[in-house]
Amino acid sequence: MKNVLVIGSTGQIGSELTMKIRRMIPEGNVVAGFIKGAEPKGELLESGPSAEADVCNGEQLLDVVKKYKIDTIYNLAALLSAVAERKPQLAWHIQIDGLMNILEIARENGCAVFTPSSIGSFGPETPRQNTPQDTIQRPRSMYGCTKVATELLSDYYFHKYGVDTRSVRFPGLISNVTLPGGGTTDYAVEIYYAAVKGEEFVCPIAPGTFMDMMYMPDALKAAVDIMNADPSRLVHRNSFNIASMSFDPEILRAKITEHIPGFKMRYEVDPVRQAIAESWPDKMDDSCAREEWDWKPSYDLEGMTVDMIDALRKKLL
Ligand code: AKB
Repeated sequence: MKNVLVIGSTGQIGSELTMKIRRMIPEGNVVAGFIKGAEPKGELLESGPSAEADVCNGEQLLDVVKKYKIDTIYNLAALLSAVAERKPQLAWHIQIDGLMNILEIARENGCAVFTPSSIGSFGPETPRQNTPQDTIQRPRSMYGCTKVATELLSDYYFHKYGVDTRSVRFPGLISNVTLPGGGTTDYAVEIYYAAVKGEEFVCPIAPGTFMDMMYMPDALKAAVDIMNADPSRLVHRNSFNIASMSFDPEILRAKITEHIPGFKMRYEVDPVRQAIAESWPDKMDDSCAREEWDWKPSYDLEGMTVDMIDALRKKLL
């Protein structure tokens, strides 16, 4: 990986991943790909090249790939689960038609491709405890349908054309640089912002609803490590379970209260998000990722909470 295009560079993952890869390979071109209305700003804009790179515009993508001699594409363009339920056709268009554009360009130009999958690729019939790497995937959400199709298409392009596609199934990601938008797990980010600002948090997910979660530094490490992994060790490709922690809103509230006494939370459950959350794993089994490319997370709930509160105090207060 030397010349890298990050599609969706101004989103929750992209804004941090682009900067991490720029620091890793300062001699390379790490292009911050964006769409109109979501242009990079500040450090992201100033620390390297940026280019309009809309997954739904194959010609535009091809121009960027050729101009910067791109060898690796991080495809982070997606509508998250709750917003995809409101706009299912647009979600399919971005996530699947867009992916086809990328895979074709990768096939013709020898690029490796990372397109994340998610806990959203599982459904109500999937075992929720220690969800196996290879198991039933029958999601009921449009987001989930696109994630299963993403995994299948990415594996298809690897087996049929030898395109170096690799991926991980991200849990809900908790971060303090860029807010997520329209996901089911967003509550686990927003709760920290409310707590640090001294506001009451209104939780859209019911107590007792456990989901896999991960702190962003671990997610970024996974996204880089899977693309740098020795291909001869990879039995799987699209996509690996990765896990680090699992909690419900009550456990998270209690943990935050240890650090911010007096923090208040009440529930106003959103039926759309709640139904999605109930169909997702409590905790994935990530032993294949550990065996095939030495995946190991660094943060648990306590470590993440200390770091989140510290970072948000600096940012917000
Ligand atoms: C969402 O909640 O939609 C995402 C995800 C788990 O993929 N954060």
